[in-house]
Formats: sequence, C-alpha cells, structure tokens
Amino acid sequence: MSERANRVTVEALRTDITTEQVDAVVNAANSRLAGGGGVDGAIHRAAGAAALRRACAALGGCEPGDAKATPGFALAARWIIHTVGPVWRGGGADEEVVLASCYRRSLAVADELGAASIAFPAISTGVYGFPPDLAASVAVRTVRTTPTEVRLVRLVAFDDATLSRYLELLGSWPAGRQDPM
Ligand code: AR6
Repeated sequence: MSERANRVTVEALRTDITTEQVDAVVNAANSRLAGGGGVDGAIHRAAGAAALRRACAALGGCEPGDAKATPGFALAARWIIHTVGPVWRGGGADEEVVLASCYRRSLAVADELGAASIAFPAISTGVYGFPPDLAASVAVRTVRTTPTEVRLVRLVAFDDATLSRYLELLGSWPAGRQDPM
C-alpha cells in the first residue's frame, strides 16, 4: 500500500476532544462499551450519559481493535465512533497490531457513515498503559497509510508531550498540519 494511498489532511492539536467540531469523534472505550473514566467518561458526560449508555448497550460490546458507532447526541460531532484499544502487556501480545486496527477500523466506520472529518484521542495511552511515544507512531503511520474517504484527521493530544510527539512525527512543527500527501 502506497504512503500516498489517501489524500487526508492530518493535524495534531491539544484540546478536550468533546469540544471538537468534526463529523465524528473517536472514543477510547472498553469492550463492554460500558462507559468509564478518562476520555470515555468525558465523552459520556458531554454527549449525555443516559442516552449514550442506552445506545452503547444496543451495540452488544466491541472487540479490541474493532470500532462501532453511535450518534453524538449533545456533542457538536454527529457521531461517536467507539473503539477498544489494547491493554499494554509489555509489547509481546500484538498490542501494536491491535492499536493500528483501532485507527483503521475507525476510519472504515467513518467511511460507512460518510464522515469527512474525524478526531482521535490517543487511544490506549491512559488507563490501558500503552507507551505514548510508540502509540503516537502507530497513530500517525496508520492514519497516513489507510485508504479512506475521510478528508481531515485530527490527532487530539491531552498533554504537551503527546502533542510534541505528534508534531515531530508529522514533521510540521509548530503548525501541526500535514497537507494532502
Ligand atoms: N480529550 C482528549 N483526550 C483525553 C481526554 C479528553 N477529554 N481525557 C483523557 N484524554 P484513557 P485508554 C486522553 O485512559 O488508555 C476508560 O475507563 C488521556 O490523557 O481515556 O484507551 C475506558 O472505559 C490519554 O492520553 O483511555 C476503558 O476502560 C488518552 O486520552 C479505558 O479507560 C487515553 O486515555 C481505556 O483506556
């Protein structure tokens, strides 16, 4: 697959993903889609916890590396794409493969929905313990090389170190923007 397989613009920024004005925001969920802490908790609170809990319950769970969508409810985003990252177990349990699958499958679901813009949190780098630098490399590599109809990908950092890593990987300090490849 060519590095030029898609014409996506990839940006990195530091923000609270619940405020993103994109077609779809990605949630770093758990396999029961039961809600939780971190970005999952923030998304549930901002979208409206009761409505989102009901919509998630109807999806019947989600395997690590897979992704499933609900409406965005009270978010500015029209959809929430719930993906389940790998729990870091030292690196020998296909964690990188599963994490790459989260980004790929989320883009595939975005394509099914017709979403043109999507914002990703740094999946698995919180409670699930995936090393942040390695996770950023997987994220950038995967969104750059996955064929998709999505035109804008925002990689949302919640801390300066993650933002710096994204910017370094995107090779565009300080703007954090990568125009069509
Ligand atoms: N906006 C953007 N990024 C955020 C936000 C926010 N509002 N809040 C946290 N982050 P985590 P995981 C960053 O723990 O590691 C949940 O309980 C955070 O700084 O949210 O995939 C689920 O239910 C970190 O860099 O997700 C699962 O049980 C990143 O989001 C479990 O945690 C991911 O951290 C999933 O763990």
